[in-house]
Amino acid sequence: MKAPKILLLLLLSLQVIAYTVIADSQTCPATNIDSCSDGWEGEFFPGIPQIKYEGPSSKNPLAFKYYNAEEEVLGKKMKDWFRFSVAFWHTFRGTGGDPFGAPTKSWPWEDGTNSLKIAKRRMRANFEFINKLGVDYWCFHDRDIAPDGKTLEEANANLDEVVALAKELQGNKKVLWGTAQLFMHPRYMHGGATSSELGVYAYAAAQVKKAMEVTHYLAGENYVFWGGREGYQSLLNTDMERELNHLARFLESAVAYKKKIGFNGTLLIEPKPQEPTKHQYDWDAATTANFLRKYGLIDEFKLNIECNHATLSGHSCHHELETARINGLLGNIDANTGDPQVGWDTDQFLIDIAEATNIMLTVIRNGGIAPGGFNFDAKLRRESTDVEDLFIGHIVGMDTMARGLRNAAKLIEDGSLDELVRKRYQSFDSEIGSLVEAGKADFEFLEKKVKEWGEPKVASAKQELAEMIFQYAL
Ligand code: XUL
Ligand code: CO
Repeated sequence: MKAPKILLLLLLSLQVIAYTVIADSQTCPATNIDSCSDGWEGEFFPGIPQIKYEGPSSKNPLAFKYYNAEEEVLGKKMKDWFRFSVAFWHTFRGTGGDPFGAPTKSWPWEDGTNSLKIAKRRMRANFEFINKLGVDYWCFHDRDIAPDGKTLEEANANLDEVVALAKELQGNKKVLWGTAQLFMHPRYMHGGATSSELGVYAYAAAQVKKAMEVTHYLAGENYVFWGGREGYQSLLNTDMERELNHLARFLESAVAYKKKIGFNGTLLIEPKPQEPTKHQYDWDAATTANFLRKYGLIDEFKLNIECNHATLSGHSCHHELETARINGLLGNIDANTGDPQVGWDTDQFLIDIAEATNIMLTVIRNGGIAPGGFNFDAKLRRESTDVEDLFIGHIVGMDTMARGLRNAAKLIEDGSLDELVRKRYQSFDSEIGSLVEAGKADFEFLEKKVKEWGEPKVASAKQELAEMIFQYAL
């Protein structure tokens, strides 16, 4: 072999060794788990920088084009309007598996097991992700973050171990909401709080008790009840009244326990019409509000509105948010979207700017949603398999909401849309209209008025004009 060739080979092999050393010190490969367990302080996302705002002209996929955390819109910083949160279950437990196919993601920190050791590595990856993305919150189910156990005691001990690490790593980050996973284990096949089995009701209570404790410990600001299996498959074998009574008792106990442990977070119910059950009891915002009123729980709970759940129930996300708002129940948003051509809960990152603008119109009218926030209950598509895709999904989701906020602020500052709505109802601003609104105009009085006024003039609804004004702001 000639001298230059030997030199080249030598250089190349030196480079390979150098890369191996750098890679070893920067990443935590699953093949070398023992070298980077508890005390390890390397990076899980070595090629990914801190995500920064670069403005709308940037072409960098790893930068914000519209979300500028510190910028003020309508007197509030963007980060305070949104209080963005990463959903642990999608980002760190999503595998890409579906009923037809095996998992597609092979994240470098995973080894295919559900061990405590891997749970801890995921938690480290979670905080590196949150820090690099620049969000302040995260959300979890108890069983996402720690392995289940053969007994409640074993499951709780696993949870305690991972939660202790999360507390240590968390710094000034907080839990937006925690929850108990009452749908995966076969014991919950008939539901948790609405199971036909007393033992299961009790198990669900014990699991929620523990999940509330750890949410409180991790500075959680809210706690969520999503009743995936609180519903029925057939009314022929279901005592619906009894199940709903049980659900109310369960939620009453949660309120009592919250007070007992001094947890000041908001309790949230997340409506969804179906999936996995055929009919879920918390069908939509109006159904849930009625349930809460009937059982005297309306002052103890708010709603966590998820956009994909809204469309599954035949509403728009805007409709569900407005229903929650006008009932004083808007607590949190699970920011995602479905696919208009697909019927199920696809949990995609929301990228529709018009929808984001509608959402933000409601949020602004509500004066914000703190102590709630925007939780990205959204997952990568099965076919998206690069680690950087996790960042890109969240970045585009945050940028979309930021565009929505900017547009909604423009519409509110412009005032034409509000004026159009005000004008539509101006006949009620009259003296007689005020009597109607105050409940002081009975049918006989109104009949007299009809005889006096004759046939009413009915004005145009101006829908196209409203849509034109809206569309100009996008
Ligand atoms: C399921 C869903 C859940 C809840 C928490 O559709 O949205 O992830 O947000 O249990
Ligand atoms: Co959700």
